[in-house]
Amino acid sequence: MSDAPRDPVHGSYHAFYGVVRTFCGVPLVTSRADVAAADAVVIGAPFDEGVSYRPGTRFGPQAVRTAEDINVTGDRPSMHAGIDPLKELSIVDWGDIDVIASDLPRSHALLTEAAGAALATDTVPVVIGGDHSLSHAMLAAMHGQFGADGYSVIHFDTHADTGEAEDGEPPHGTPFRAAIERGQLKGTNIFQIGLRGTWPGPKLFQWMREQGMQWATMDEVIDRGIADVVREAIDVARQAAPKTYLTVDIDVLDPA
Ligand SMILES: [Mn+2]
Repeated sequence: MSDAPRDPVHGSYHAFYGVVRTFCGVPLVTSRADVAAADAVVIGAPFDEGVSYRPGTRFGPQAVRTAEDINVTGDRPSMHAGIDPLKELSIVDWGDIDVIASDLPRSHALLTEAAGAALATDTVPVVIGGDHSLSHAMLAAMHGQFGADGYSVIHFDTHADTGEAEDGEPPHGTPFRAAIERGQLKGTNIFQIGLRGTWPGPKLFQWMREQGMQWATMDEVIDRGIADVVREAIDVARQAAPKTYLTVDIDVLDPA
């Protein structure tokens, strides 16, 4: 024990107190050099102007950061893998992109810039949304760093997000079609998991087939098991390209 008097204000990290709450209590960084030195960097994308329904995900990054109460001095090994990722990897939190509420194109541009800075130094960006229009920004960043032949996509979602803006589809429903049409992404490099419900319909599924896209519906996940489907997705992604953009739209898990 130190003889120094106990500081009544600053203690160990817990998610429910303190001024700065980072993802799992990892170090907060503020410079590109610190991002470059890390293995992975958490970036918050607190915007929700891209949705058609259920706004509020601008509060997502901070909600995730405060969702779990951990003590950073403790071990937290994965029961499945038997390792503690916070000990095996250097993971830092860069905070949130500098959004101006209601300016979605600006938010997308800043996210592309931030994620691109991480990718350029071989640091894996881990982005917490935010609505799924963030994939517009992330696909632009992946294309900018690796080219359309250099990366694949594994996409967990209830929806394919291959809608057309011209059809009135809001930004969160269009990123994968937009990236294909801009030449930023190859349809053959996409594997989607968990599609269910009523959208896409037959016409859009036909367009997706014509692009060479692959997917497993939620019915198929239930029939085959998630492990088997994920193994297939990883095989497809690895054969397609050396890098992968992995994205999870939370509605694949909730009833919306
Ligand atoms: Mn969705």
